[in-house]
Amino acid sequence: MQSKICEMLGIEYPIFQGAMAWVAEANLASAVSNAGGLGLIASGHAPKEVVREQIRRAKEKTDKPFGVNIMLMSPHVEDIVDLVCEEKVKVITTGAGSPGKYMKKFKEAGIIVIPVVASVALARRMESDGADAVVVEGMEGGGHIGKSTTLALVPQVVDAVSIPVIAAGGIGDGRGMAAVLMLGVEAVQLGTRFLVSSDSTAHENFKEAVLKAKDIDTTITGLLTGHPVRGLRNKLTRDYDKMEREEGGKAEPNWERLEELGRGALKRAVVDGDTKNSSMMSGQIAGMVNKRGQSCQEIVNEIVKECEETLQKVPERFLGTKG
Ligand code: TUI
Repeated sequence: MQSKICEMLGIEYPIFQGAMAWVAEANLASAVSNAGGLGLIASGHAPKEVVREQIRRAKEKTDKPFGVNIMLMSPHVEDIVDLVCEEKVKVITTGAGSPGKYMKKFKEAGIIVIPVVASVALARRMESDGADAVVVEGMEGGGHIGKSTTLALVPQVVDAVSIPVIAAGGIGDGRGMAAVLMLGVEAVQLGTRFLVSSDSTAHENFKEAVLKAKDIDTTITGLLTGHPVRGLRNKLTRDYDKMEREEGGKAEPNWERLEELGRGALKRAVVDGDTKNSSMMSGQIAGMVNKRGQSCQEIVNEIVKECEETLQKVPERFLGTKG
């Protein structure tokens, strides 16, 4: 299961844990890293000292490599950029924007930079700006998403760049992992599957909602505002849809009203366990994520085994040969 990306990062298995704001803190990230994957601390909208505390705690909980995700829409983004350099974080991923203007600083600090992209154009730009790899995220994923699906976008990015590509969005088990390995990626990133793990400190109500969700239970809000977000359908997503339709039809939409409705909504799901007036960010794979209480170690082991078995079965099934 070793790939170039494993060598670059010093990890055992080519499995990244998606950086989910409020969920992906020191506990979850260190558990995934201890399991041989790459754990990531999500900085989300958190201020510098809160993220520093998480980095320090992760360093205590694991001696394996882990990373930090920088959410580029955060008001604290400049501070977080300084922080990862100060704390000599080994690897960073970025989301919801282009990290181009910080690239020189990261490189000077010796940090491995892996931007999350949702288009071929940004993947190309990141490669020429000096990124070490890119995570390509399809719109099956949870949270802030782009417009293309994993199956369509991944091979296009694989063809467009020479740096390693990691696939994200819609991958929940070893079969999904095998599928994207066929498309040419070096690793996979999973969020929703790790969200329900016993190492995740997300509220039990949120985990239970994901575990019970069926294939069609996620929806996208914010398509009109330009910040589309995928999550489980609930009262908030219905209210948001309604208000977006009302405001979207006006000459001067009141985006402030919409923003107010979403503010703090993710925290209400993850921390307070509110499943109605909250943003339960989750990928479409939620319909298949139904194993309660697995540790990150169990998840990683299971995915690796399933992936290897799937890869072996293909020649058996289609070519009539074994192995
Ligand atoms: O970043 C994510 N997913 C996220 S960030 C997030 S935090 C949040 N909290 C509350 C409300 C809204 C967001 C939740 N989920 N994934 C990586 C990702 N990046 N997906 C898509 C993109 C992306 C989209 C457009 C990256 C760049 C981009 O355009 C940049 C450019 O300059 O072209």
